[in-house]
Amino acid sequence: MMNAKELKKAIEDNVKVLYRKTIDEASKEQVFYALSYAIKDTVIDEWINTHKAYDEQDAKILYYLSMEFLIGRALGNNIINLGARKEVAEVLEELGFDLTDIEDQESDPALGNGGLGRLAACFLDSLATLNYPAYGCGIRYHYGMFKQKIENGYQKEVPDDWIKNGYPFEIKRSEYSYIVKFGGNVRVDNVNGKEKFIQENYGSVKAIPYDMPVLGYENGMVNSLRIWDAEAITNFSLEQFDKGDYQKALEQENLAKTLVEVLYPNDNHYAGKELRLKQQYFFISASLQRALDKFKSTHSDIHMLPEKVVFQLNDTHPTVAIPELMRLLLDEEGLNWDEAWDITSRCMAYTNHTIMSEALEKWPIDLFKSLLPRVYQIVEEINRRFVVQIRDRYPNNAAEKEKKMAILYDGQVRMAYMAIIAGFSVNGVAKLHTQILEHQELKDFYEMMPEKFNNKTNGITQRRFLVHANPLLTDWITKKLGSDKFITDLPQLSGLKQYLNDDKSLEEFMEIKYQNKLRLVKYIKEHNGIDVDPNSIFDVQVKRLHEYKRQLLNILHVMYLYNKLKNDDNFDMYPRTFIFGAKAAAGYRRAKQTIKLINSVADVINNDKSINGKIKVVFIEDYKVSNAEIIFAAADVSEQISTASKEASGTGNMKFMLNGAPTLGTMDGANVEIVEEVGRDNAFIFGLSSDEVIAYENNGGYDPMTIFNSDTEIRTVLMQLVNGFYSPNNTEEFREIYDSLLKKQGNDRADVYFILKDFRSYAKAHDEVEKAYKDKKRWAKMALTQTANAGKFSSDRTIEEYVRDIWHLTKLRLDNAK
Ligand code: 26Q
Repeated sequence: MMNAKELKKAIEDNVKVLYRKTIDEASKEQVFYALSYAIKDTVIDEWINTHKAYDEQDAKILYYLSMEFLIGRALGNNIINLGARKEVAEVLEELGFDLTDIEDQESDPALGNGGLGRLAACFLDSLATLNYPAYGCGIRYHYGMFKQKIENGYQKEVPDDWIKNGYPFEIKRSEYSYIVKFGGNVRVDNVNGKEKFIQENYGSVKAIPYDMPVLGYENGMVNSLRIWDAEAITNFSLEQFDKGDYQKALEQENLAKTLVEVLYPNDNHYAGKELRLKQQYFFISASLQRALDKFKSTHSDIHMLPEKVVFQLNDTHPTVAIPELMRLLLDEEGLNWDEAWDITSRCMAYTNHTIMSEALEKWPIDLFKSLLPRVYQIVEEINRRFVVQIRDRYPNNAAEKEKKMAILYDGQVRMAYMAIIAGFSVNGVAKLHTQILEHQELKDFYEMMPEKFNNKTNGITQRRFLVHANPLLTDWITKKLGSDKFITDLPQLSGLKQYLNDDKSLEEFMEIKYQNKLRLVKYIKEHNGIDVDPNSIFDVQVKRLHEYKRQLLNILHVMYLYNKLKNDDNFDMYPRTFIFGAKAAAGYRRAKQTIKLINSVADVINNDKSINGKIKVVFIEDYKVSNAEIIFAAADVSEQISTASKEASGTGNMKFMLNGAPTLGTMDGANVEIVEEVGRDNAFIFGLSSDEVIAYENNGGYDPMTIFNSDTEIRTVLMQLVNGFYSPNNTEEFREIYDSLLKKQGNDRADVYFILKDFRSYAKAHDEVEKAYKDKKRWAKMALTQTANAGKFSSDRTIEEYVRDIWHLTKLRLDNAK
């Protein structure tokens, strides 16, 4: 890192060169670019150095293949990882600027939907920090996750043009471009008695990589996030590759334009769109071609590939990597099937992130075949051989097993099964989730190949979600522990336990929470125009909107509390602010109706003077990584209330915990492990267990109508959905929500997410929260207990487990690391 004087000069020079301005004339945005380029400059040498070390040490490289990298802003994070926070802030101050203001100028790159994409970003941070050679490989979507506007209570999607003004932390690397081919047909040639497969009459695009630096924490390591953009193949190469005509040229131009245009905004929901499959194949083919070329530039024997390269499939979205690697090894490298299969299956590992059946990727064979004719032939052969294996192993029930396990079945390509069959590792993302995979969802595979299955409980990076998000707490912890080692060794936080009975420390801890609440109050005032009482309990649910996550349960409970306040003179409550943040997939009706409901309830309650501000409801517009950091730091209560068995892990739960907010939640996903760490007394647990949920799902026996009929308070709340209480101009506004809770939905029973079933138990847990909160000291202790026990949930721990059990990487040595 340059010194203060050099940095100042670099910023001033950049402002001059970029904008023909002196620093006193520069806008905040201009200073953002000037500073960012200065930071990128300081990173470049270490970046080059790191990749030289890859080659010199002949390092095994991980390729983390993911359709999503929800990286969030880079500037502040890079400054932290360079260990230069104080210095940069001081230089900016001298120049008359505030660092956080400048950071706010950066667009918040949202090349992901939610948990899965953010996990990928946390993993890259940890990999670099732990000195592991790795590339993130993904897509350079021109439009990331949409920006959310709330208009009249409804969500409106606005395109997110994140690269409009240029993104300072990327480098275009045209020299590593590749051609990716779609469609056409396969011709079989016979060359010297050997079959050769030639794809012809195809359309093609050029894939151009852009690299972003991924900095380790103060270790001189800089890995790359490589995202692929698409360009039309220009005339000369068009001739070379396609001998094409004018019509084709136009089609290809169009394909290149649409291919990387936009991220599909679905989270945990599969949509069988052709363009999506094109996106998948596009970035996979380019990433694999590049990985093989890189390998071959320093190795002569392709059989060595599994020793030097490992591909991790982030869910099934990149699974086409399996037949694509086979294709490259068979058709380009000239290997035979057994050799290619051996290499492929030793290079590929798969992570499952969901058991929700609607999220499972199944492509219609017709579509798959016409888009990827050669790849499809290979899928057929993989399937054929696997089916032979099944018949061998299960001679008595082969048909049944085939139905349950074959890749090709019922006119569909089942991507998860291909990933399991071909790869050497299948992992879930929390203990409970992995158990459910082994014993329910994937039980036939587990039975047949148990050695492949393993658990890797998710984690989060403390560099972003503590050090960057919560500088006050970071400084306090550093003082209390006498060291900042926890920044790379999170379990050191357990040292805070010695302060659990120290009144002064507890007061300091809660004062920091209060300051962070003030920061959020200010954010909400500026962005929502709502006044919030910082002394109220900040009860927060932020995550994608999905029925299984049960934001509906939360808001129904708010409606219930409001009724009690209004109708029951003996009822009183501690002031609460219910904070929501959530984007709904653009085509997800029920999710959008729930957003409208939350905003309608907020409207009524926030404007009712008679309740003395005891309840406030805030829907934070455009929940994203940058405001998430502010929200986690300010939360008192972490709502993790998914229907048990449905949330594979959750990672927001860990971010709240790290920042001192106890969990109000079900025994689902990683909540189970959070409770294991803090103890049952330091969490507010409610609801059906995953076993109970699964038993109801399998055997029936739950009827929400009995609850509706017997529980008047619940009934009143439900009636308010359809009597215009929250929608005076349209009593039908929330009819579908009402119906979903009470009326059979086709073949499905009503209330598939057990909202009414869990309601009373949820309300009781809320009572417990209030009781605990009123006892200031008890609460402070409980809050500090969260932070002190968060050590397990660092993505550093997760990455070390992946390295130990799956990737087998070696730490890179960097001589001139500081
Ligand atoms: C699939 C096909 C077509 C279009 C979109 C998709 C698609 C996109 C995103 C399917 C699923 C996703 C995202 C899934 C996801 O975020 N899962 C979450 O992963 C987290 C990290 O492991 C877990 O913590 C969460 O529990 C899980 O829901």
